[in-house]
Amino acid sequence: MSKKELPPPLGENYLSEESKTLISSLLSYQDFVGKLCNYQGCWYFYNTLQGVINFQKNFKPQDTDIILASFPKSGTTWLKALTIALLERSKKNDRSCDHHPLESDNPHGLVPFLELSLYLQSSTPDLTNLSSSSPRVFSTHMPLHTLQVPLKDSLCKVVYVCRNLKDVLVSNWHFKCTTLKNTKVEGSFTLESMFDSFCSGVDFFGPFWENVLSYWRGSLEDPEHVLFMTYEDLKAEPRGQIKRLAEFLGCPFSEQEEGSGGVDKILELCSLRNLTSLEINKSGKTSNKVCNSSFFRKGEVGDWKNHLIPEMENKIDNIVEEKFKGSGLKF
Ligand code: PAP
Repeated sequence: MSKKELPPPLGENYLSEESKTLISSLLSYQDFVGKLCNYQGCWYFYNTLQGVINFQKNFKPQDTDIILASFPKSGTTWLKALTIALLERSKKNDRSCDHHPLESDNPHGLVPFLELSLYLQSSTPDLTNLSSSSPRVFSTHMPLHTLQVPLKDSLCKVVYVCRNLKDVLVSNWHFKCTTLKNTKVEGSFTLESMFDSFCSGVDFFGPFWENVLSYWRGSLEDPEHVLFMTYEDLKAEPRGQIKRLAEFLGCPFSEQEEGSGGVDKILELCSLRNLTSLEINKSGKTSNKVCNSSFFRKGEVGDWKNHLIPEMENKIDNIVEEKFKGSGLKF
């Protein structure tokens, strides 16, 4: 059986001559999947760097834009679903049918990634479909300082979701095992090798701590435009957190909505159980040819305990303590 292609963001065939020259001046590293380079303190596979550069040069923000940000495997899909569901409430009366967008598209189809999708292959992607719905909603895994380059003076809102590093690592491990199955790199990496890359910080969109801290500090400096959320808080007190998100986005729940169970309806619609049961999430694929189903697994806090040995746990705890010391952020 022939091997599947790697997902496009991991390759290096979209590079412009200008980017090739830039890359030759950057720190680079060959990992088990492909070549990474360090741009503005963050590690990218080459094609993704091209997406970042296309975005930085050409993106024109609108003040009403919403950008959902995260380190991979921190709750991106969930945050996208919740945001779409919150915004959809105000459009409900305009819709001619009762069909909810989350029933016909995966959250990643509804909220495209800037660098991994829209600007990956094009410096001027067609955003007209998104423009027809105000606000436009985008997503990213870039750190805040890189995202902010074209956002200068814009009033757009950024929501970041953060997750416990150990669960992120384990979730990423499962995701890679699924998405890289039957590709040329299958079998060339282990949980241990991923753990080492993760801890060294030389990791796709890493270092994890730099990504998290960029948004944490941004949220402290400008809380009106940057909201910092955690996967664990969403699990522990979903009602409080979704109300917080709705207020930040400027679409708070009315007393009447709350009284009639509006908050719970959205939580149920966006629950892992419900999203997993939808046909689109069982069979569809993203624009990068990744199965929609691979974004849904256990969705638990603490699944790392089933995978990491005590030495790994200790090493990560030490890294977290050292890197987040003095930041005020607690895991
Ligand atoms: P991405 O960054 O590649 O988009 P992301 O959605 O952040 O991935 O992470 C997937 C994780 O979120 C999975 O966690 P797990 O591997 O520990 O199980 C997935 O199960 C979880 N997830 C996806 N959707 C939901 C949801 N609706 N509620 C709770 N967790 C979810």
